Amino acid sequence: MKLYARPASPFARKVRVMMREIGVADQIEEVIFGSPEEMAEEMPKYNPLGKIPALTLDNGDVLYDSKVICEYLDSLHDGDKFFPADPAKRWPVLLQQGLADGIGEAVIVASMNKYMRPDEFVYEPAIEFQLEKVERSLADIEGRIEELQGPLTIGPLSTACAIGYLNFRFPDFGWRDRHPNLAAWFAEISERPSMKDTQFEMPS
Ligand SMILES: N[C@@H](CCC(=O)N[C@@H](CS)C(=O)NCC(=O)O)C(=O)O
Repeated sequence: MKLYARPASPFARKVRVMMREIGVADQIEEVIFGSPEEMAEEMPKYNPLGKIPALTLDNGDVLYDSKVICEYLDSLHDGDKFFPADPAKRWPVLLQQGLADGIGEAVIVASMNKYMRPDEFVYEPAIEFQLEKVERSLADIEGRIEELQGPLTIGPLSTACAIGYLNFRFPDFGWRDRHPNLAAWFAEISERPSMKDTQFEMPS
C-alpha cells in the first residue's frame, strides 16, 4: 500500500499516527510530497478532490479522506478498535473525530486567508471568524476532557493531530493558558512514539 501525504497535514497525520499505533506501518509506503505544487499536480490521479491523504491498496483500489482510510486501517488489526462497534462508544468517538476535523478545517481556512494572500487582500475578520470556531471547540473539549482519557481511539487521535496543526500554523494562539487540562492532555499524548515519529518542523 502507498499513502500520499504532506508532513504538516492534520488529516494525513491521522493516518500516519494510526498506522503506527496499530502496527501496520511496515505495510505502507509513505509518499510525502515536497511542495504544494507537486501535490496539486499528482493528487488528482488518486482523488478527484485533489486532496491528501489518499491510500492506494495492493489491488489498485484507492481510498481517500482520512475518516475512510482510518476506518479501513481499523479493519486490518485485531487489537482494540479505534472505531468502536458498540453504539454507546461509537457515536461519542465519531463526534470527537468530527469536531477535531472541523478544527483542522477551520485552521486551514484561517491560514490560507492569512498566509496565502497578498497583504492587501488579507481580511482579518475572516481569519477571526475561523479562529473563533477553533476557540469554541477547544473550550468544549476542555469542558469534557475526561472523554479523551482511556484507550486510544480515532477521537483523541484526531484531536491531537488537529491541535498539532493549530500549533504549527498559529503558534501564538495562546490556547494552553485558557485550556490547561487540554494542554496537559496534549503534552502527554504528544509523547507517544507515533506522535513523535510524525512530528514536523515548527516555524521559526
Ligand atoms: N476531509 C478530508 C480533508 C483533507 C484535506 O483537507 N486535505 C488538505 C491538506 S490538510 C489538502 O489536501 N488540501 C489541498 C487542496 O485542497 O487542494 C480528510 O479528512 O482527508
